[in-house]
Amino acid sequence: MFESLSQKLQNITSKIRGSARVTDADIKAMMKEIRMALLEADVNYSVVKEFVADMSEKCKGADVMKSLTPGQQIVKIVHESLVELLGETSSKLTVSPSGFTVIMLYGLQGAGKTTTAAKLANILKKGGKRPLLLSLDVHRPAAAKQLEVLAQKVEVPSFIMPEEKDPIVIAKAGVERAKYLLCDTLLVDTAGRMTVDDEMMDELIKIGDFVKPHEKLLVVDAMIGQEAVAVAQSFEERIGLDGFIMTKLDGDARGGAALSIRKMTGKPIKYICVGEKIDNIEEFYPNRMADRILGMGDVLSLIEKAQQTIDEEEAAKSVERMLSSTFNMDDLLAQFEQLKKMGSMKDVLGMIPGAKGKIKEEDIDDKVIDINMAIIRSMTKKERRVPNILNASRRKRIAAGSGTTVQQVNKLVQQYEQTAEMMKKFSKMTKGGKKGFGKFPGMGKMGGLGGLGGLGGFGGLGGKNSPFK
Ligand SMILES: Nc1nc2c(ncn2[C@@H]2O[C@H](COP(=O)(O)OP(=O)(O)O)[C@@H](O)[C@H]2O)c(=O)[nH]1
Ligand SMILES: [Mg+2]
Repeated sequence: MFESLSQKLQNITSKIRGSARVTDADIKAMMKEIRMALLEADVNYSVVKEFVADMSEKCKGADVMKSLTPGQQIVKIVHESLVELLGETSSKLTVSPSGFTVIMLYGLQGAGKTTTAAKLANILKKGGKRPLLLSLDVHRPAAAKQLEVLAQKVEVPSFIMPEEKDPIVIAKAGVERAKYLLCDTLLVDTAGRMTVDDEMMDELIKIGDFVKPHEKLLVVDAMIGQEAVAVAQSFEERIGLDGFIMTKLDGDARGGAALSIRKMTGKPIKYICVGEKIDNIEEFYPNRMADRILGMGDVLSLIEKAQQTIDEEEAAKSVERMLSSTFNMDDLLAQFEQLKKMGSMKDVLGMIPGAKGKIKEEDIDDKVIDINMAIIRSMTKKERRVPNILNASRRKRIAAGSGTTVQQVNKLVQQYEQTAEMMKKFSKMTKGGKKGFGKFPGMGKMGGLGGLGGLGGFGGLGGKNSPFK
C-alpha cells in the first residue's frame, strides 16, 4: 500500500530529518521533490498544488530555520499536513438512535461492494451488533447468491430474492425479515454498472428513498486511480454520501485516489480494504496512515489487530509462562495458532516499523507456520513439555508422523531454542527494569501481543533479522 510514494517520501524526508541547519533553498528543493512524488503517485493535480503551497507556508510560519531541530520540525509539518489531507479524525459509522440502522453501499460494478458488505457485517457482528445482509442487485442474480454465500461464511443472516426484478419489493421484504429476526443493522448491497449512468443513479435514489439509509457509503476501487475521484464526485453530487470505503489498496494502486478523495469531495474515508479475505478491512485513521506513508510504522493498527484476534486468556497464559521461563512447545504451538488468526504474515510484518526490507520474502511464507504446527502436533505430550528430550530417533519418528523431513524438525527445534532464549531475555528484562518489550513501548502493556513472541520462532525470524530483539 502506497509503497512507492512511501519510499520516495521517506527518502526525501530522511535527507532533511537529521539536519541541524536547513536553508530556504533546502525547503524549496524538498517541496519540489514532494510535489513530484505526489504527482507520480497519481494524486490529483490541484490537491498537490494546494498541499505543497500550504506546507511551504507552514514551514515559513513555524520559523523552521531558527528551531533547534529544523529537520525534524519539517518532517513534523509534512506529517501534520498529510494527516490534514487525509481527514484529521477517524470517522465512525453512524448508529441510529431508533435501534435500527441502515447502511447502504454504492459503487460501480467490481468495486468490491458485495465483498465489503460481508466484511462490514463481520465487523459489526464482532462488535456485538446483529446485522442482516440484503442484496438489491437485481441485474446480476449471481451477485445475490454471492452475498448469501459470504453471509453464511461470516455467520450472519442474509436476505435475497434472485428472481425478483423490482428492488423495492426486495427491500420491503428484506426490512421485514431484518425486523422479524430482531436485527439492529441492515447492510444493503446494491447493483453497480460499468460506468456512472443516470439509470443506475435513478434506481439507487429510488431505493434510498425507500430504505432511508443512515449511512451512505461509496465503495471505490483504488486501482482505478484518479477515475475513482471522478466517480466519487458524481455519486456525491447525485446521492450525497456520508463517506467512502477504499478497496484494493493491497494491489499496485499508487494511492493517489486515497490521498485526493477527501479534499476533492469533502467526505471522509471510513474504511480501507487490503485484500479479498473477510478480515482484510481496517478502520481508516488518517494519523496512522500518515505514519505509514512516512515510514513510521503502524504499531497501533497492529496492536488493534492483535487485540481483535488473539485469544486474551491464551495470551495471558503464554505471557505468564514466558515470564516464568517455562516456555515450551505447547506455547509455541499456541503462538502459531494466534499468528494464523491474525492473517497473513506479510500483512502483519508490514505494520511493524523497521521490519519492512529487513525480512526476506521467502522468510514470510505462511506455509511454514502450517508445517511447524504439524511437527509440534506430532510430538508426544512429554516431548512438548520437555523439548530437550528430542533425540535423533524421536525426531525421525516426528518427521515421519508429520510428513516432514528430519531437517525440518531440526529447524523447528532450533527455532524453538532461539525463541525460548529470547523469552528468557524478556523475562529478565521485565523482572529487572520493567521496560516493556524492548523496542516496542506499549507492547508491554498489552498482554495480547505477548503472542507475537512466536514471531521469533517463525520461519527463521528468530535469527539475526528478528525485529523482536
Ligand atoms: N485484492 C483485493 N480484491 C478485492 C478487494 N475487495 C474486493 N475484491 C475483489 O474484487 C472483486 C469484485 O468484488 P465484488 O465484491 O464482487 O464487487 P461488486 O461488484 O462491487 O459487488 C472480487 O473478486 C473481490 O474478491 C480488496 O480490498 N482487495
Ligand atoms: Mg456485487
